[in-house]
Amino acid sequence: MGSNRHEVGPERWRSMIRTKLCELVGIDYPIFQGGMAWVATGELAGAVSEAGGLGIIGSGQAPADWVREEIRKVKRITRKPFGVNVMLMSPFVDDVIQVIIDERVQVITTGAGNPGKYVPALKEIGTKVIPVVASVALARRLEKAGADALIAEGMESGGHVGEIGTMPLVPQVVDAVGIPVIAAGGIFDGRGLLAALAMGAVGVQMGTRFMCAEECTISSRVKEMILKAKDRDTVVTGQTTGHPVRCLANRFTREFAKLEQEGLAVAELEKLGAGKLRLAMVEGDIENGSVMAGQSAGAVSKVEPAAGIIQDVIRSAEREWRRLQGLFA
Ligand code: TUI
Repeated sequence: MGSNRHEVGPERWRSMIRTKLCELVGIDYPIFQGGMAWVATGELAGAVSEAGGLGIIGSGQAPADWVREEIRKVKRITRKPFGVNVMLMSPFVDDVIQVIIDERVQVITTGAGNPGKYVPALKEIGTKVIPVVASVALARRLEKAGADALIAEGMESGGHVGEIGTMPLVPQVVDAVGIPVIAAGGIFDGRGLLAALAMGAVGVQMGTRFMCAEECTISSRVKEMILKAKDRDTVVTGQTTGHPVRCLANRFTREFAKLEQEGLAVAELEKLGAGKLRLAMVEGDIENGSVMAGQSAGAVSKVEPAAGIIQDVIRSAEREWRRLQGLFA
């Protein structure tokens, strides 16, 4: 095996950016692919893991049998570690956790709630538990509950969001806990990765850019919408329902915002949102569906293999690192 890390052959190329996250979960590059509901299927997760990042299946509100099937898909694509994201508002959460245990999945990430009660059973079998947090308070609580690491997700991200931006959130979480922190929200290239490391994070999670991976099975209409998107094209709806969600602006978000402003009851608004993520991602109805995506959408300019995304992030980080070193000359 050649030792020249600047060699560019796809197999021989090795990054100089290794952090303790790589050891913690057994990956080559400190990059997680967000576990996006209706987006991150076994095909995408398998491709990302095989390329040296951590692929994560998005279980969303899917039943446990679907999750088991996707886990098996990943295992057919790669022998490398991968994860499953559990959306804690799902009615199937208990069954999905059991499948994760049965299948001995190496990593679980969680979103939209507090996974504290599941931590002991998962840790017992050696599954790394890495919750997504959007606040310092929950970060502290989950460290005490035994989380192995945390993903601090800023409100630049797509889907269900908190209130704090990635730039102020990440260093505050890093200072509040002793476990490793992964940065998420608004990160799409090597500059974002370096910025995350500068803030004390050990790696990044990216969602929106991986939506435009070739292996991502969502409708091509959604990919095209992301490619066309500009920096200001996302909006957050649901501020009054307690479930704020960032998506690309379309007929659905305009209608939702109008009804929200008119004071439609929370239960009615929630009903209006039901099934809309699937409608966009699977059916390709980008006008009436909920096209959840982050503020990075404006920066995503092509559809490419997952391996290409990872190599571009790592290579651009190395390039930018050399530029930064020049600043201290
Ligand atoms: O979970 C996400 N992003 C998501 S989940 C999702 S599926 C969905 N579908 C329809 C409506 C709403 C969601 C789409 N995107 N990111 C991780 C995340 N977790 N962001 C914010 C949080 C969060 C928020 C509140 C975590 C915990 C929390 O409070 C828990 C507590 O006990 O304080």
